[in-house]
Amino acid sequence: MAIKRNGCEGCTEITCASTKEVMAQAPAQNVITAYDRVQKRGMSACLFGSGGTCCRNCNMGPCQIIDGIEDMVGICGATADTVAARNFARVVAAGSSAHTDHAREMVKGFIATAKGEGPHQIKDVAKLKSLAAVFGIATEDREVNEIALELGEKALAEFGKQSEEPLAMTKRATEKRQAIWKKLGIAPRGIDREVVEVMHRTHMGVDQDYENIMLQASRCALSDGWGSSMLSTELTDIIFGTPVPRRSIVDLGVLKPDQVNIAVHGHEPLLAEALCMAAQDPEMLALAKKQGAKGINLAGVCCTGNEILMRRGIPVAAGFVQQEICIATGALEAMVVDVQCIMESLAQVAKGFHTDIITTNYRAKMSGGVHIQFDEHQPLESAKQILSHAIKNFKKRGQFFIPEEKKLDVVVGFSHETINYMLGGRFRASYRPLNDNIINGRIRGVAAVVGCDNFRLADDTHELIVRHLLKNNILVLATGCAATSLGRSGLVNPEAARFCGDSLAEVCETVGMPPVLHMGSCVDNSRILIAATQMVREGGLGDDISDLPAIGTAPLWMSEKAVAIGHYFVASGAQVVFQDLPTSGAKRFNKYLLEGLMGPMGAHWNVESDPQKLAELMVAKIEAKRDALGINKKAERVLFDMAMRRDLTAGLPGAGCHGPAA
Ligand code: SF4
Ligand code: MSK
Repeated sequence: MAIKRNGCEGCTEITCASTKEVMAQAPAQNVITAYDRVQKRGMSACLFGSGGTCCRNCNMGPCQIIDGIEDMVGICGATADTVAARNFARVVAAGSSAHTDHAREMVKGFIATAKGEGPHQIKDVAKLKSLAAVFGIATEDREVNEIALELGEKALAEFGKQSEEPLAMTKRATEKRQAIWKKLGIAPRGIDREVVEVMHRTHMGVDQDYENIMLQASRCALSDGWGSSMLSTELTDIIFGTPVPRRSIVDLGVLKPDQVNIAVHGHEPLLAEALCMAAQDPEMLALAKKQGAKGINLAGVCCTGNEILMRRGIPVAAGFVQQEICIATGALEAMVVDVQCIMESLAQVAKGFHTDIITTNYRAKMSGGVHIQFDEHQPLESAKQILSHAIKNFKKRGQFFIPEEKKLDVVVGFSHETINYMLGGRFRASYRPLNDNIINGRIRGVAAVVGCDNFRLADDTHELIVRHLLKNNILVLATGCAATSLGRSGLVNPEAARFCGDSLAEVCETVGMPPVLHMGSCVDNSRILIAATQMVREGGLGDDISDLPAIGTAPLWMSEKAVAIGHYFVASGAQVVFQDLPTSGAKRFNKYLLEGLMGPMGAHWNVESDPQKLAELMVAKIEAKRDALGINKKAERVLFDMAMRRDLTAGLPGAGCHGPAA
């Protein structure tokens, strides 16, 4: 039965043009998607669940707690504040564990590469050496692979470390921040250990003080941001290359009618990189031709998409909310998935088409999927096996519809290193020009717009927020599905400078950069930690992240990882605003997150459900930081003369960011 797809009462409305177009076509008529389920069920959530006051941590419960009512505490006496804090900490632990398991695989792949196993090589030797210095590894007169092996082994040891020493990469934080962590006793020690300790302390009958629970939740989140996520990003860059600006395209129109279309969905770059290599293999191309296809077209979905977009310029077909729609085109021979953010409904949607869902990780199997285990010791062979399976489906393709004109140009690849070169030039790479432009007010501040999309708010929410930020001359850093969504809105390319206020537009046009800098996948939020720390070190904007005119948001957060990310930013001193948090049912704990954390952390959470007001709040918070820094005097508007333009663009790779730079 066809379902009306013009939005639903009280919840999301499909505004995305490509999604609407696909859903209106014949192949998609019998497809049931999350949009339909939302329409059918509504998004009204259980009050106890959404307020964070349902506890099922022991078998005397489950207990549903009502704050302020004496006999509505848990059977064990647990209050709403304790229960909500425990639940929040467990969300942080779950999110961190996802990044941790991802990072561990990456480190193991890195070690294999250092040993000369597999098809990859160390690509970024400069980054290898700079990370080796962080770990105290000697580099002089040593072979690259020898350094890499020592680095890989030290990185792997960070997961199981039992000593009380902080994780190596926490040394990259500002001195002030490290001192705060030390004083609070929350400098993260072993990456796995911090997750375990959250689970222990939130077990029935252990930690019953919400402030104390939050100390461990903070340590756990920091072990993600400054531990697993940062390790994953840095080591991935070292073996697959640190991203540099490059052009590509996003949206469903990147699928090709006459080629084998294979979507790569999930998070782990080892699989995606191997598929990219295998897709160029003559044997695979010959097989595709034999099946009647003109080639093999890989297209990314979710954060795997962002990984290969950033490093290889492979187009991204869809973000999280479009994963089912991608299959509903009828044009996919296979969707290859690994871990995280893969909706169980995919197998059901795929049933109506010739598409196979190929699961590749023993951790994540799916009823109705085809499992081909990815072997990290033989990545290319595994990738070819997966591709062969997909290619053979091409002949079975039936009716399909690709919204061919729906593809947007994007310029991506803004690692924290790129930002150095982009504004500072190749020969004097630094954050000085960025800081100067913030101090003189051309750029009012920096906003990170990151995280997922979901079906709760309209799918143009990111666009609405970011347009307001740009108009107010705020530079935007984006990652994850938020970045993909902004790409679909046409904001991730230099031409989007026209949507900015005058002074930000001037900077973007001079340098040739987009006003929204795509910095990668959700794991890559660690790049933003480093960029923010670099801004502090450059000088003139205070002595900690908490002083910067900067703020982060994940307005359409969906996964537990987003809360872990949000909290590692707060614990690193950054203001963070979400559309909601599952803590509203516990008054004192909620107030502690929204105000009380300011004391110990110098930053706190904010909640605003209305996207326009959320954007206004971000601007106001940035302006307040500028006031506190004393840089908010009315700046005289200075137009760039030729000498200033030359100065800004000196040493830029290629023609600014207008074209591929590597
Ligand atoms: Fe209920 Fe306490 Fe058990 Fe939670 S730990 S389920 S509040 S008795
Ligand atoms: S994939 S965690 S929906 S960003 Fe990283 Fe997108 Fe959020 Fe998953």
